[in-house]
Amino acid sequence: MNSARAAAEAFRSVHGRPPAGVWSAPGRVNLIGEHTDYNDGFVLPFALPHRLAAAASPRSDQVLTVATLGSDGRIQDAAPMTIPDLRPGSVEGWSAYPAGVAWVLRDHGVERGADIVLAGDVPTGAGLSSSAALECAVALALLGLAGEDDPDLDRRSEIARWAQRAENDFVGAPTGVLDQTAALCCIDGHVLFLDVRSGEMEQVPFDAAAAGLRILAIDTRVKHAHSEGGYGERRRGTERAADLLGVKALRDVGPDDLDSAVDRLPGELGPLVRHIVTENQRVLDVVALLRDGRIGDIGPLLTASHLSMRDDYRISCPELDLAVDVANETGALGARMTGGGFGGTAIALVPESAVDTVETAVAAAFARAGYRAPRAFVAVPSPGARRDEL
Ligand code: GAF
Repeated sequence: MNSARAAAEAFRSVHGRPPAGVWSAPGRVNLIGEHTDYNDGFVLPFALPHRLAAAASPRSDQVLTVATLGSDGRIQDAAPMTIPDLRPGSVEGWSAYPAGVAWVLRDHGVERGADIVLAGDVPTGAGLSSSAALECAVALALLGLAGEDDPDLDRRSEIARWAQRAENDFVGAPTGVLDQTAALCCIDGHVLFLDVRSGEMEQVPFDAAAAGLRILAIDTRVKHAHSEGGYGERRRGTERAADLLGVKALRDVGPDDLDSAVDRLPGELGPLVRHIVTENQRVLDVVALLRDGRIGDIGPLLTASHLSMRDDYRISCPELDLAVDVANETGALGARMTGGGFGGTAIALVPESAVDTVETAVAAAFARAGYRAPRAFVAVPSPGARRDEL
């Protein structure tokens, strides 16, 4: 059953009536451009077919109730929340995400309570942006109940900023705006080229299958959380480097200035700057190849991105490195970790004929190393957040 229908049915079983509507948002993979978002740089995500759906009905008071359908088929309720009483720190656990969205929307005139029941299949803690899918589905649901359906692209980027604020200031995870923008603004069959500084977007066609290729996503099942230390440390490091260099953000350091910038910084900051500067350039190079219809040529840039994250930004882990190495040794044209790192998912660009070989080889290598069995799936660019027809 798809997520929207599952959420509608779960709503019916909790509330004894159908929801007023169902809104859903997808997970994402980022093809390239990692940790560049909070440095005002470039990113290139696409939406996954995996979605998180929010079935919702308005209430006559200012109470928000949220329940979620677990993968075991059981429904878990969060304690009801009174929207005017929401404060950062007042809600913990998974329900802090919907609460944070309601807290932000309150500042934009949406104060009416709602009953929400969630269901979906975006893997959690897998670097596939389940948190942003949750935030964006809830944001569209609350806005939809307030009479705003089908926001245009500009409005969607604004809503993405609101969802980011919920995650930063209410949940307490210092993330950028990549995931929320991907969830809200990606479209079927395309990667989204986003210039975070200007907010400019270009939908770049991405049809790997037409080129005889696939993007194989390999979830290492090493869980990560961005409210933990490593992500924030990297972010603070790059902000400190920008300060020391006297620029607004590392986006302002071009490839030609890189060596002199690194020379002027304390040793530990140089590699962080090198990753951001070279990664921004790799995004531009990948976009140029895709505009030319040369998907098959982006592989070396994907692998270079991984090595930069492994060696300079230091956000990989042995399981991600193994997945990337084995994929590249057994037929992939290139591979890299995707998302925030410290676990999660790797993606590999693989000729269709080699997909099974790569998948089997990675699983075997994980078994030999004593790691948990990875989960692999072919990732296809899919629609962004929307109100679902039932
Ligand atoms: C996580 C964050 F949420 C994004 O904002 C981004 O920084 C990404 O890690 C790394 O590119 O998904």
